[in-house]
Amino acid sequence: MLSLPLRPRRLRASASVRNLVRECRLHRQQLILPVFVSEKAGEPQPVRSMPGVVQHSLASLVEEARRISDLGLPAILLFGIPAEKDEGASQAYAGKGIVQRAVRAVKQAAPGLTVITDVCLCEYTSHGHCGLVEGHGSDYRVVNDASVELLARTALSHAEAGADVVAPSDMMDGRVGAIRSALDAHRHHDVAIMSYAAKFCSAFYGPFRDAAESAPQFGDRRTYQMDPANALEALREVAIDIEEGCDLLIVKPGLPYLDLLWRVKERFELPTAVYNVSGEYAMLKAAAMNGWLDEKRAALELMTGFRRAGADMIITYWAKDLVPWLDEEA
Ligand code: PB1
Repeated sequence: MLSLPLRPRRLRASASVRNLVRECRLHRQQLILPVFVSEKAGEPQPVRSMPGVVQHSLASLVEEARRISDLGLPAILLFGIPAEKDEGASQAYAGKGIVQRAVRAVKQAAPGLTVITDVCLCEYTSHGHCGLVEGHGSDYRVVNDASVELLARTALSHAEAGADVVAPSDMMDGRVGAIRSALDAHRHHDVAIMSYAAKFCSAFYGPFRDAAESAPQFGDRRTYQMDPANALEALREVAIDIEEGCDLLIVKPGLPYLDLLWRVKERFELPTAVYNVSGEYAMLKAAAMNGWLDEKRAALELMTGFRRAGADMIITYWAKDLVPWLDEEA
């Protein structure tokens, strides 16, 4: 016989009981910090639309990498801003390019830190697209297969520099298979591929484009990044990237795509990261700076939502801030 009324509040009665029955938790070991390194920066340059985020110089990046490692964070996701950009993205795969030099320096300074490199052409092309472009103005197209060749060369140059993981964020067809073949052909069997497999053409990337100086100079990314309305297409994209040999998955952006995160994890069971993107970061920062939201509480709630939706890893600009916040919550 049930004793009525049923009383679920019994398990909310104290902090200790609530902690005991908490269903999902977050640990610093599940956090990945995106970082920017600029070939032009003599010292860290703040990114106006992302308070707390800077474009590092090579020297300041090395110091930051040591701090990140000492905090017990497991990994960084590295984005480079070259001094020169051109239509062929030549600095993306240059042996002495800014990212290649940064990987070498970080691995030397913090060998225990996992270095994930973003593989894309948008930070290196003068037009800002994630692939090579034919035509100009309204009459242009992003060329897939020629771009894939350069993306494979870029990933290889990162592996040669010592990257542990390469993360193609370009959304060209076939890039995961081409990168895996190039890495294996050069005996980089141990370099993993973390594919931005479910990546949408989102309005939430604006602040990142400030940080990476990578906004498209014409057109948009709709012919390669996915329509936000298409969940089934995203699941097909994930299946393709797994088929082509990726080891880890990214769902991106995060907040507006928690349904996709859940479906991807439920269906594919591969280690899955969610990317808490720049626009999600900037909007909470702006609300907090106006006193409208409590940044710490709201950020922790965001992270809990990502974990509850199935994320094994969270790529977030709050990674460093979260370490003391999580210790206080423990
Ligand atoms: O934080 C962010 O907004 C990430 C943006 C993301 C980085 N992988 C892409 C944004 C864009 O489409 O410009 C970069 C694509 N290569």
